[in-house]
Amino acid sequence: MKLFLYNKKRLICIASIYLKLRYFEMIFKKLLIGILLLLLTSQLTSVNAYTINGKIIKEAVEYDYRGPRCDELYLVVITTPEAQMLALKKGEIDVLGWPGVQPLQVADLMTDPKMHLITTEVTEYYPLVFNCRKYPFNITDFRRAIAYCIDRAKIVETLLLGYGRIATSCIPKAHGIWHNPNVTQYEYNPSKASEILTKLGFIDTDGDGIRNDPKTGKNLPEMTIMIPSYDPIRIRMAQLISGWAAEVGLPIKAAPTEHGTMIDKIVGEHDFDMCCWTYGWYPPWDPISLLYHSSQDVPWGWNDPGIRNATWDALIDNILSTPSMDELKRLIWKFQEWHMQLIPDFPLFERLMIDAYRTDKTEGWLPALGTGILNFWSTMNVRTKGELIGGIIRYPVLKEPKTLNPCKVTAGWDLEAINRIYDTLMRLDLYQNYIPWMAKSWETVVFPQNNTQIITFYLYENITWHDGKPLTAEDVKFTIEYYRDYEIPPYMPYVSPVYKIETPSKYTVKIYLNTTSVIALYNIGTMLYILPKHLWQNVTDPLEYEPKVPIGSGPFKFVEWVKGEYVKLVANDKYFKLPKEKIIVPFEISNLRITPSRAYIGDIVTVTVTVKNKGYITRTQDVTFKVAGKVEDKRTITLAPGQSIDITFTTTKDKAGEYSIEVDGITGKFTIEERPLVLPAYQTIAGVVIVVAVVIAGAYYFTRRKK
Ligand SMILES: [Ca+2]
Repeated sequence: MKLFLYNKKRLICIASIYLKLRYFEMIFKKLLIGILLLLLTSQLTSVNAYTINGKIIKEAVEYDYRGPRCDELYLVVITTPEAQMLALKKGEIDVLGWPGVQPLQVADLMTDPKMHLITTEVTEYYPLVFNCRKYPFNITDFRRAIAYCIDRAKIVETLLLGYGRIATSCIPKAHGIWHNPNVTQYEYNPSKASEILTKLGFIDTDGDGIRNDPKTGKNLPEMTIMIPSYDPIRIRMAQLISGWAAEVGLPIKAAPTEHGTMIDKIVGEHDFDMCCWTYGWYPPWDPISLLYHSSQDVPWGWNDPGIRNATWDALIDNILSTPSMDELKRLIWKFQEWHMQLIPDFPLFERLMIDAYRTDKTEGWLPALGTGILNFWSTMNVRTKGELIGGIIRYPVLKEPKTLNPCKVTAGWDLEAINRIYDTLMRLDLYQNYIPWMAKSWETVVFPQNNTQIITFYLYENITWHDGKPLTAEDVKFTIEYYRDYEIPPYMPYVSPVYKIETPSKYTVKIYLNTTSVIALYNIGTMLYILPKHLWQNVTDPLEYEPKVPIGSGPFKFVEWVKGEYVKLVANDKYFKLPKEKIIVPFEISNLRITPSRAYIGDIVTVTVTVKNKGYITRTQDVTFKVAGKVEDKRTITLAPGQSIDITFTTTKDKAGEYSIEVDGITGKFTIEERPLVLPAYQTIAGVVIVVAVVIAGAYYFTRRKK
């Protein structure tokens, strides 16, 4: 929840939006033979320019979407941006959390050689929201007149110091193909503002510099722009607007307000004139479905400006039901035209995200369009500097998570841990394409005549839960039914259209929905954290339950949560998307040689094997030599990738027999024999002497007898 407001009811959906605050581009191939089959391609956006330490470069982000590479991940709770900056400088954290580096801090950080700065486009914008329920803001031309008063270029230049740009639509440019560049614009033009106001009858009849209200004849009462008191940039901005408005005779004043109070006033009570906060989301259809629909113009609803327009409502309904990607795009462009014509809020500017990270301990930070370097993929890819794997990441979060139970998520901060412990069927890549994740593929079949569709997900077959049990289609079926049947708030919008789920095979899930919307696939694919059935089937109080050790199937496993300090996670070494360097490839043992293979008791038998590292990193492994099942020797061998060596063991035996040997699975045998009886030399000589003597004596005896 980086960009939105905090309050209970709205946060139900904010969790999802946090994940969805993403840049976007995707291309689909459609096969229309009565069915609509959507195939995903990983077509990436081509240009990916970032400013690093002041220089604009095209940063190639080559990443194979595998991980985690690190060993441990600490989500460090540091609750103010100032304290985070201090911790970064001291080296207590590796990266700066949201809201990132303020433009005024850039110069200071750039002088530190251990610090790296990177900016990314974001999909949020700062609007001037009008309370369209209230006179005179209910007059569309009055709102337009105010828009003409505002010099947005000046705001970007003087307040953002260039780290931003004018917002031209409610779907920011970073949304790629979804951004409509051809909508009505309101360039700074005070005389046009005056002209409109005069035409509407707002004329300074008494010449005191303030326009009079044609209804009362009196001066217009003071109108306020509510802005959060913690943000000096928006306070200054409201003051600038106040000055520009005064020039055309409008009494507008900046009203810095505590953030919580602001939410109560605007969202709960609808009691405000104008306000400026952040609208940020991903994907782009979410604000559309929620923010401007008449049905959301209720206390604590999403429709802040309170705009009500039946034609616009119908357009929004179409956006939420079309099965076609092309039609969705067309409708979203149309939506932006309506937005700028009705102008319930006036897009002021988009800020650039400026991230800073330390370069002395870690490497592999990945900028994601729309969010910057603080993202899921960074924590998958970052590792000790100079290494391919290993190390500890210290990643700051501005708010303590409230829960590690996916059912109880109310804020984006809760997801920092949950999104890494639990997993989803699809994920959004660095360029905000939808990519297959736990589901290796899927098919969608739409039946427009009965307003239904079937989505079939095909799961990878080697995914396990953190407790070692296999993850199957049954878990996915269970999760969706669980969220639906217990009416779990964050997921209800996504699972309520599901009326039937089948598991035709161990790794295939077939989901039947009462909607034709193409959006349904992405909601189910990316929004639902899959739960282990064997543990959750007994949980009957999902909105109260707090797991002591949450068991998910995600890239990180839970270790401990020290409240107020950190959540510690470790890499899941059984993760189905581990990078090759993290997959332990046992040394290859081959070429067993035994010399001699037959020996006598007490002789030395030499056993030699060739040991080769067929893995991707330098590793150390024990090589064990066993004779007749008993360990006789063990060597600890370290080998570089591709390196091989011969190692030699020796043994002697004092009993005859056949001996089996084993060197880490490679077996052979040798034979020990009794040594044959062999006389020592002196006995042989003595024997020869005796034999010779006997022969001589015999010869003498016979010769003597002949005589
Ligand atoms: Ca007046």
